[in-house]
Amino acid sequence: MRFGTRTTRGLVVATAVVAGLLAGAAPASAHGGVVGADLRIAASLGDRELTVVIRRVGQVPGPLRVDVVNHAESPGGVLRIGAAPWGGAPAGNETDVRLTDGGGFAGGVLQVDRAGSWELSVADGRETARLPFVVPQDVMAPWEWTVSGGYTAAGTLLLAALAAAAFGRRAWPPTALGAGAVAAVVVATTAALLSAGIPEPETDPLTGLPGPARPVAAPVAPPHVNLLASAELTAGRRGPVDLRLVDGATGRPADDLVVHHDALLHLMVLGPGGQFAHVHPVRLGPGHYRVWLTPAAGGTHRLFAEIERRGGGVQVVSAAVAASGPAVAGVDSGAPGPGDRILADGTAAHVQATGLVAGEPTVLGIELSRDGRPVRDLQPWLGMAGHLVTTGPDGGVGHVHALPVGAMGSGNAPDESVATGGPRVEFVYTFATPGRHRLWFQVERDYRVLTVPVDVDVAAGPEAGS
Ligand SMILES: [Cu+2]
Repeated sequence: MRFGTRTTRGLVVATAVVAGLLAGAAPASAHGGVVGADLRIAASLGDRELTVVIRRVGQVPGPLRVDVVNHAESPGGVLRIGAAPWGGAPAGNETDVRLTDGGGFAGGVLQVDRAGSWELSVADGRETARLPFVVPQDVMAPWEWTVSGGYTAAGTLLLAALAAAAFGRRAWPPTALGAGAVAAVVVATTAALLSAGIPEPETDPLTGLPGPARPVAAPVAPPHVNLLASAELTAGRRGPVDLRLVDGATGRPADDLVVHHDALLHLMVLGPGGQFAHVHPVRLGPGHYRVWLTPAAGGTHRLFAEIERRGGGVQVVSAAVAASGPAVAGVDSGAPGPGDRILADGTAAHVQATGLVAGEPTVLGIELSRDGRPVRDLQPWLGMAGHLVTTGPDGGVGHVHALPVGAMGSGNAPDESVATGGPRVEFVYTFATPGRHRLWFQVERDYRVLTVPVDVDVAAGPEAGS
């Protein structure tokens, strides 16, 4: 092999080293965060409490990984999942997911062939949940083009410089090509280094297509929605509750719910005897959701649906359904006060909720232990370390989220496979009114949601009498 001058050789070698080092680091910065994120949707489908995890799509067309988390009380079995562009049919793009008894992850792989709005169907043989999701357009930012183009040009120029140095007779072509390669690396590296300060290209969260979000409603005023509930409930028997969300302005189905806190619709059910359920009805069709409940007693069951309409913020709408059957078990015998108790799975819970005064913010906490040792393996439920639901003399419900602790914050929380929460879960809450309130603390452990009911008395604040 015959090289040119020493300068040329040094330049070519240095360029090769620099390009090699930088090219190795390029992909991470070139593709970070452009394509979506995992989407988790809690779904109470038939007899099962599921979390459907739609994994981020790497490329289109390409595979779509879907995981289904089964919970401890839900039976195992086979679910049929499928994916189709919005309004279409899966047409062969389906697979079986085998759920295990006792809770855990199972999954399958589907295909997506275009960006935009999609529907994931999850069928248990009796009902089919239709869950909306978005495959984002893989938008490449200008700086990404610069980075990838720069490294590609540098590599090409480098090969040409090496070839010219090895086989050429004159000194200047390798020098010029090498200098070009260096320039390309400098441009690409500068773009990569500056990219941290450059915003990602905007993607409409609903359609996944490039461009800014196009809200359908003013972001400050939740668009009015009516909740219509119908049910065939008998005490002691499992029965369906159908919910229809109707837009208050147009009278058409409100079918623009977005996933918030890992569900399309959070439903709190308060029975006549103080029974409580926090479930996630599944979407069967436009504006139509269903959940199966087993009422403990006959009587009125109040429903509170927490939803977020696109561009409209979070709102709670309520309705009531009646269950037939004896109301004997409908007498509320009360819940224990703050202090210690043993939960359904044998875990000990210490509830701290004392010195409560209306109008004053307070920290409510629950601390979990087992055999005298602190519990440190709580799983995130609905993306958070814990949930607190409250109801008071005014009859409404409050839904409070746990203070972020470590990785289990309210932002990019890990999924339920990461069991690192506990032993303490805390909430900040201000009781609006004095009197007796009931709280339900909820945490997840071993794929089982543990619910801790507590009765507390809230004293009147200093301004109450004035
Ligand atoms: Cu919920």
